[in-house]
Amino acid sequence: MTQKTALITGASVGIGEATARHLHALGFSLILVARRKEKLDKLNSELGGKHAVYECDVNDKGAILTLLEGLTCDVDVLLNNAGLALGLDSADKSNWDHWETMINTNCLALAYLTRQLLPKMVARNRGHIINLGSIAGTYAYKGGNVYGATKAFVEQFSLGLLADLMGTAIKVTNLEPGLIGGTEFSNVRYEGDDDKASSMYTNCQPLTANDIAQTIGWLVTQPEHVNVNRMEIMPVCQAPAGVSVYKEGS
Ligand code: 8X3
Repeated sequence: MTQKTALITGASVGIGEATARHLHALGFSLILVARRKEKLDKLNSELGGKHAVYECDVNDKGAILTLLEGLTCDVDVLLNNAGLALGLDSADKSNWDHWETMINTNCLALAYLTRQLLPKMVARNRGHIINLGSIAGTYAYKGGNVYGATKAFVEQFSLGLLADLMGTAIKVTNLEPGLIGGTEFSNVRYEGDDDKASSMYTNCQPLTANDIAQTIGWLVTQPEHVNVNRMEIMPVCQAPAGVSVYKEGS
């Protein structure tokens, strides 16, 4: 089998890092992209120092173009992992800058990188785009407002790509995890309030970044004719528990 290359955004921590480790173990060549170069360098050196490392904010369109122009190999797997949730305030009290940051990173940056890379995948008739969606894109919960809306965008964008790419060999998957512990996700969401962040995971067993990495490893090793359109994964302790009713005085 010829060696495949995966480009991973947000590769320095969490799901990105765990997936880098897993795809490395599966024999992939990696293009590791994140803002924190020292973390990428450390990861790369732990993986034998043979992968490409790019310090790049996915929101910086110029940096993305420079990165893509500098690539010396084709990208077989694009893992659009970089993204974040900021705040859990209700919509009337949310911080507007948080909303802009989530829309910019989760939607615009993901779409931009995909748009820039896609013509090469189409020209080669080869590639797999895996977008990190979320259960928040399907199920509304209190304080999820714009974060959930950005992930709904990612889901619909993924399905739209599939529609456009029908007739090519290119695959697109929207991967939609639920509660994941042991990553920076909650600390970022709670703006560094570690107590609040860790309270999300008390008395329950959340998913781990490694669970998602293993899933991605499975996705990218399916036969050529198999595409997983959407995949929703929750820990056993979590469920889409339905619509709620507000009762006055409660
Ligand atoms: C976030 C999923 O369950 O933590 O993408 O809100 S959850």
